[in-house]
Amino acid sequence: MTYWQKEEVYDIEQKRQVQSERLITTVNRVYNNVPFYKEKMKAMGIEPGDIKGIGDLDKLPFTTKQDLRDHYPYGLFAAPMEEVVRIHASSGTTGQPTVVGYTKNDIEMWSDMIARSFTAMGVTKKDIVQVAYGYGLFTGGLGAHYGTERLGAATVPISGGNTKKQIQLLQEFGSTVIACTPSYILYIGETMKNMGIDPRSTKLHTGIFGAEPWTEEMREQIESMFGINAMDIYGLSEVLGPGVGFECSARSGMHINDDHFVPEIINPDTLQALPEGQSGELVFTMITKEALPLLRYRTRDITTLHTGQCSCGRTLTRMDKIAGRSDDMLIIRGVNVFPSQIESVLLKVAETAPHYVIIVDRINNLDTLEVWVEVRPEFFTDAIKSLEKIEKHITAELFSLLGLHVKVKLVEPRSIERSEGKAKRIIDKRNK
Ligand code: ADP
Ligand code: K
Ligand code: ZN
Repeated sequence: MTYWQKEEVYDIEQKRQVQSERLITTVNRVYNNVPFYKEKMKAMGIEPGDIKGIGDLDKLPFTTKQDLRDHYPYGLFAAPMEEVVRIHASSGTTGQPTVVGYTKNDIEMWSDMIARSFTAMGVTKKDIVQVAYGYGLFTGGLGAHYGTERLGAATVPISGGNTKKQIQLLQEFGSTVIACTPSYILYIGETMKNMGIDPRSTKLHTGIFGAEPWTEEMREQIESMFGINAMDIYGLSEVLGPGVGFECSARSGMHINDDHFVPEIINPDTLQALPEGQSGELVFTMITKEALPLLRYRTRDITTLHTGQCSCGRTLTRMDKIAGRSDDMLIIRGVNVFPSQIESVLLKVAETAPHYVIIVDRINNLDTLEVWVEVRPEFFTDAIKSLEKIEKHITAELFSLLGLHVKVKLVEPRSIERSEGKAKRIIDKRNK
């Protein structure tokens, strides 16, 4: 097996030892440098000396996105500005963006996390990697960039957008790997088809997609459209950026770089840590970061953890594909619905394209759910009868999965807005 760093295959005891040492260092660091943590720990009656190892993790306070916002922009930094060499911000998908910082060591570590991820997906220094994540305050572009350079691959820093140019570079530069959001690669593929170019005609062998939830059904569509391996990468700016978790060739969940980011799953209502194998909110404690080491950061992402060695040889904890964010979970007449569940139904239907929006409204005090999905051009007709038949079929499929009546509306090809970054899939008209 090829791996980037030996920590990826440490045995469990060795890893717990490393995690414990690093956690103790971090707790002292934040206690002494971040008034927010000192006050929180004092209020809970704990001192750094009470944390003797990783087994004491659940004694520590949680951190939320709101805490970062309350201390905007630098209030939770644990390093002086003279040691900070980079500042990024989250995309602000769910409100005001949060600001994050990195020291030189943080950037080095980040580069290694990306190099680990890309290595596990079969990328080598012989590859030409087209980085089509946005460069700028968003962590995606520069995060991937430093990592692919660290790996030694030829990095093409095109950033997101400029779709025609993306296609030109795919053809002329012979990129063998592309990194972007799953919705953007679909947009690129669709544009190629419209230009009369076969998306399977490029030299791409692997696509590395993340920054938003995507289903197995979406993976199948991307893989068959381009004839590539489509791999999942996970991250969030508050923890690092891309490279917190990555999929290996075994495709049995995503490995978490848990020698740097210790994961827990909690029940978001009771805040109790849940045993392995149970689904809940993912929480991270960053045990090596210098500029912004957060304790028990609540990601609001929903998943399940699995420990034990992977068939790839790595001992890094694995998590299931993210079901969605708790912010995106819709509660419709008492039923919990994730957009990813709707996506998995829509993408199994041959006549529809993977472009959809979910519209939530409240009519006569009753929540309603409506899905607009595009018809594939080759199935689009004026014959209302055949469109109605497809709508009925999707409504029935959604009912059998969710137990909920969802109004389905087929819309014309290319009428739903395309995304060069994270797609916006939910329009919530309630309380407005
Ligand atoms: P924002 O929270 O403003 O969108 P980020 O750019 O840091 O800021 O986005 C991080 C979030 O993106 C994660 O918390 C998660 O919800 C989502 N995300 C990132 N990668 C993936 C992935 N591979 N699968 C599912 N969701 C992902
Ligand atoms: K190279
Ligand atoms: Zn593995």
